Amino acid sequence: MPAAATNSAISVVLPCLNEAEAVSDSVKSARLGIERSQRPGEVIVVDNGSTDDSARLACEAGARVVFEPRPGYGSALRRGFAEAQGDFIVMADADSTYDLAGLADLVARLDDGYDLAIGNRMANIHPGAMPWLHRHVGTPTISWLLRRTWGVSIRDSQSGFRALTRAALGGLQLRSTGMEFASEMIIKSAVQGLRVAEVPSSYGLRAGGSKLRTLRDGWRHLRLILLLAPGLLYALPGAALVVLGVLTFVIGFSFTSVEVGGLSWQPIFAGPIFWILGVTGLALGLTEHRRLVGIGLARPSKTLGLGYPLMRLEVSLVVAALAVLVGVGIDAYIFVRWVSGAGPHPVGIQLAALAQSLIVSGVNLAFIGFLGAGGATVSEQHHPSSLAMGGSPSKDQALR
Ligand SMILES: Nc1nc2c(ncn2[C@@H]2O[C@H](COP(=O)(O)OP(=O)(O)OP(=O)(O)O)[C@@H](O)[C@H]2O)c(=O)[nH]1
Ligand SMILES: [Mg+2]
Repeated sequence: MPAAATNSAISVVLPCLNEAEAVSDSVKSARLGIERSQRPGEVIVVDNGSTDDSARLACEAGARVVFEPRPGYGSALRRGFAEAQGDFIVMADADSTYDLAGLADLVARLDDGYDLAIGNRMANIHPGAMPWLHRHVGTPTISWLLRRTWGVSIRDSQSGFRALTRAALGGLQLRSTGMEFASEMIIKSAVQGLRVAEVPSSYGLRAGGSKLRTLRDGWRHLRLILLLAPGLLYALPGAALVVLGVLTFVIGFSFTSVEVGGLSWQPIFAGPIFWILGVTGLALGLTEHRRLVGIGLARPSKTLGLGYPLMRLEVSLVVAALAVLVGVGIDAYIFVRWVSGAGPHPVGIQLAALAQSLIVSGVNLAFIGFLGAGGATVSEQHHPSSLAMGGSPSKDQALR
């Protein structure tokens, strides 16, 4: 739905932590960008703990400066968004790296009907502006994970230069406090089916020191992605391990040992590991995905949906009980055969391994069945309308 364009007001929000060397220029560029777009607008600088002159300089350059007590890039942006009056919100850094004077390019995409426009810096990075590791490893990896898991077509997921409509922002209910805020916005936009555009932009040399800490912030992104992608975290590896477990059992029953070079591998010890981890991962993945879909933090999936019936508590209890019974039955058979003096069974070790795998995976399945049923009950009791993407406490927990 195209927005009522030309006189939509713009709010530019700039988080700022000790950016005295650049904040003034950034505010002036943002004001120029608003002027060039021929719309009314404001520039908001959100400081939360600068020990330099950033706040004063921002104010002198024409920004409204607000202070946010909670630390972090995400906290600052969320505060700025709450203060913003505009119909279109633009976010960027207060470090002169983004071409704020050209913000009209992003805003134009909102006029076209997009909900979120993201500046893609990848084709126009000033030499030395972005560390090699971020340019060639961090950003492509996180972007690929987001594309693969949520089907977005984003190449520069770490760009901090974005524009979005007030309506889209209201629905996103963003919660992250740190740099992972950038990924959260993309994931939630994808889950909600928002229209997202990438617009070519540039990335210049930074004035002042970077606040990004590669390991800490990279991990915060990855952590958020994994928490919101149970298919990727549990179900996919779980399914692969189940298949591997079955194959290893088949090999284990066929050959006592397999010669690998000078080593003798006894597959029957690996089978239970693969099988038990696989069943556990698969059950956790299905349960968590169902929960996230229930509270509006994941999109329904045809593939994972196929496994939901297995994770209904009553069904998982029946399957678990059968697995345990068969396992105990196999153990009883081995025992009875042994006490009756029939001698060791030719595949006795293999049978014992199978019994143990069935018992452990069965009990795990029952535990996870209870966990899933408990999670669903609690969500329903406390958040009856949680199908809409709202700011319920359970969603905060999912992103914590
Ligand atoms: N208010 C506030 N601003 C922050 C905080 N951390 C970072 N920022 C600001 O958020 C913006 C993004 O941080 P940067 O250090 O530029 O991170 P980056 O853009 O990923 O890294 P560079 O490429 O080195 O600029 C900058 O304007 C920072 O001043 C914070 O804890 N509070
Ligand atoms: Mg920056």
